[in-house]
Amino acid sequence: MSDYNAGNIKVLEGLDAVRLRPGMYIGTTGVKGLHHILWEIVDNSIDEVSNGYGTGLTVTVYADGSASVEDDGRGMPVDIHPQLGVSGVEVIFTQLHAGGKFDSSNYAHSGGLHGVGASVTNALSEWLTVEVFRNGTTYRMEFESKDVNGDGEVKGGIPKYSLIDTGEKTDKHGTKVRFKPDARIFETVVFQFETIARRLKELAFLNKGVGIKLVDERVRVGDGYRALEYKYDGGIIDFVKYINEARNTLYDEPIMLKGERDGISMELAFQHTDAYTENLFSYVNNIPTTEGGTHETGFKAAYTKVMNDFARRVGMLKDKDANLLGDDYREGLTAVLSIQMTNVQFEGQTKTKLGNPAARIAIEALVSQLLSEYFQDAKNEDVGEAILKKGMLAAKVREAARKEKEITRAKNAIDNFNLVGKLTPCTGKKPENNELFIVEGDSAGGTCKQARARSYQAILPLRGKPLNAEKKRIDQVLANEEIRTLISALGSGIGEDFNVDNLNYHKVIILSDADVDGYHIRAILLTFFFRYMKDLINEGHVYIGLPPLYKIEKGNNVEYAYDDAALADAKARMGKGASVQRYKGLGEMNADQLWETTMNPEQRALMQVTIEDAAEAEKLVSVLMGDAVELRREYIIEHADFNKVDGFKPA
Ligand code: 28F
Repeated sequence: MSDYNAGNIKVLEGLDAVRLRPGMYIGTTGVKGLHHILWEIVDNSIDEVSNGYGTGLTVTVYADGSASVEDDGRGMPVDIHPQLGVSGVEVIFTQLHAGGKFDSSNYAHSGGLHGVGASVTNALSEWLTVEVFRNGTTYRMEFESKDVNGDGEVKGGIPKYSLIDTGEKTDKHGTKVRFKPDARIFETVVFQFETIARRLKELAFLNKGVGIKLVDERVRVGDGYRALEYKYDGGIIDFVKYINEARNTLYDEPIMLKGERDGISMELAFQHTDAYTENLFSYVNNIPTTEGGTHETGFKAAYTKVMNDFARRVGMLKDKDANLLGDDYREGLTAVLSIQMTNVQFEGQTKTKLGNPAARIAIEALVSQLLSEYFQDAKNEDVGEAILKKGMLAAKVREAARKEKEITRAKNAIDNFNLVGKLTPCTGKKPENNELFIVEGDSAGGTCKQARARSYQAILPLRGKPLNAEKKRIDQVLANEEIRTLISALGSGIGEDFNVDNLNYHKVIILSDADVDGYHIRAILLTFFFRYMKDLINEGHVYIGLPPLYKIEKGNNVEYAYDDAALADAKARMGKGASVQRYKGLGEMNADQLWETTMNPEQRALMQVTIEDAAEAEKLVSVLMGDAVELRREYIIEHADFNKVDGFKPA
């Protein structure tokens, strides 16, 4: 007996949208989306129970493919909604984003915020039944998704009848929802026991004392069914202990901080182990924020500051000592940060990064205040000192590693190339006019010497040639003849005593071939400048000279093209009969061509190097310098697309 007439169907307009584009509401219609419609219902039970109105919930998976969630909360409202004229239950299952959850009045914080509400589960289910145990009786309402008009279009979540009081007496209270995911929507409708168990366990940790049962009626065990139960009276303290159970902890009990500020409530538990990794698990409204976000930023900033202040107070850091870095204090740290807030903004690739700036401010203030108070208590001093000791050790190791890395990287940066060459200076004495061309390849170097404008263009030819394998110390590398030539030619020193005022050439132009070696030596030089003369780049003195890739001529009309687009353009302009020569390297050009195309300030194409380009090159060098020779070669060939004009700014 359906007293539901067409008039009410329009109320369901929203749910049709859900069936039209389910991905908009649940992400995918794959296995993740399937479980998402279960989480929506679970979240509603968690909200009700964790706000103190019940003790727990049970999730059951049935042999018919349906699933149910039951809690012992107050039971959904059964009274008629003033505006909509239907029961609270019907509103929740037929209105998108239904229920008071979306104005924070009824629920301080609701996991459902992230979700789209129970109506989506209804819309994407073949059928859904809800029972409310309230006022000593049992209410019931059923929904189904079906093609009501016989036009082939399935309407989602249609009430079969309005909420009824079945008259079944009960002294239970709470809500039970059972639903069957719609096979016309989902690629798979088979619930995964492990997936459900993992999420319910996480929810039990995050919601202290809430009992969560999982029953799988698809699998018999003994004379019952496969079942699990989770309940953690220690909440996230138990979560940290669980993560650390196989590790050696540095102090017995995890530190627990709890507070609220500006409408954001926070629970933070952490404990160090003798491991070297950092394990931070953060949540917003019970939703894992795997990409981190502002709450983590706030936590890390406050934690580092409090630890450094504490270190100075107990004398572990002297006035002259530098502060330790956050990384030092987070080595070996296991932490669970769980916050509750409204108007959550998720960002990031997978929408699991918290974006609200308010969260950073609130968490930074809370951790700063609560952790300082914790260390003010003398009985916690030994825990604090254990953390400091670990941090100091981490800092020493970091410093040593940095030096080692510094030396290794410097060695690598130069090691595979024995830069051979002699400087040909220019006659002019005004640095602001003078240019130094660092030219790869002997023959090109020679041609450049002939082609250049002697008054303001100097030439330093370099040739890349594999050095023998043994690694050199930093001092030997820097004593390397060619590097010293380059350093002395520039005149501005290196590292700490680099002074751009002493620079002899205001343009340092790298000229290399469009091939593997050319690309490689360019990366080496950029790395060298990046590591030892950063300001040479920052002040915009470093350029990449771009020799033309093509020469197009027809009769006595000659043009040069610096990339494929320019070639196409020139060919179009010159029309038929134009001949094209592809330049393989600088060495193929005679002095006049080299001057015309690459050195003459009026015509040449110079690209200014930015610090990002150099940083990229520096990272690149670490790949190039890796021992995987094959990887290196592939990488260069794959990436050394000289046709692609790099992201350099035109001079
Ligand atoms: C198996 C799924 O959905 N449990 C729920 C409640 C209880 C109330 C409620 C839910 C407040 C006003 C929006 C009862 N009495 N389990 C569940 N239990 N929703 S969902 O109220 C609805 C929200 O509209 C409830 C008094 N206040 C709230």
